[in-house]
Amino acid sequence: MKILLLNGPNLQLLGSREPDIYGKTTLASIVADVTRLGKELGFDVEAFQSNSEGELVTLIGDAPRNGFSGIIINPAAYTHTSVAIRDAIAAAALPAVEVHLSNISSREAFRHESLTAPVCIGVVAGFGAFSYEMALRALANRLGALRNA
Ligand code: CA2
Repeated sequence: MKILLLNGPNLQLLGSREPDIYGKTTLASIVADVTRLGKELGFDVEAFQSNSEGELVTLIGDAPRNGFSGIIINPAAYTHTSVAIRDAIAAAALPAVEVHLSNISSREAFRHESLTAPVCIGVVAGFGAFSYEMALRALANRLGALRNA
């Protein structure tokens, strides 16, 4: 089974700027860890980062046809603005887990609302790179349950 791991705008900067908020781990290291754990759990993880809302929408929209069974997404700033990404997740109709490095609920008010969370099966936020591991375990658990249903 294939899992699509998507990271949104500016996350390519991870590890180089604002380590107090986002930690010191690079995106490449997060992707490597998620891919390795995915393998252990029996999933192939394919990862993409994009600064473009349209590209993320296309990747999500193509996910079912490309054989993905689930999605892990950190929509970054688009979390708070993107009806297009929300609609794409809803239309793909695959289990999706939203992930954030920081606890968006304890930051500025404009980060408190997530437009994408309601169309995801759940959200993991506030645990830095470990948020991604928990998101993967949660999605793997859901996909395993679906597989054995
Ligand atoms: O906490 C998260 O994972 C966020 O999705 C990160 C977004 C932010 O807009 C969301 O509210 C919460 C920002 C991603 C930008 O990442 C950077 C990493 C290093 C340096 C600068 C930006």
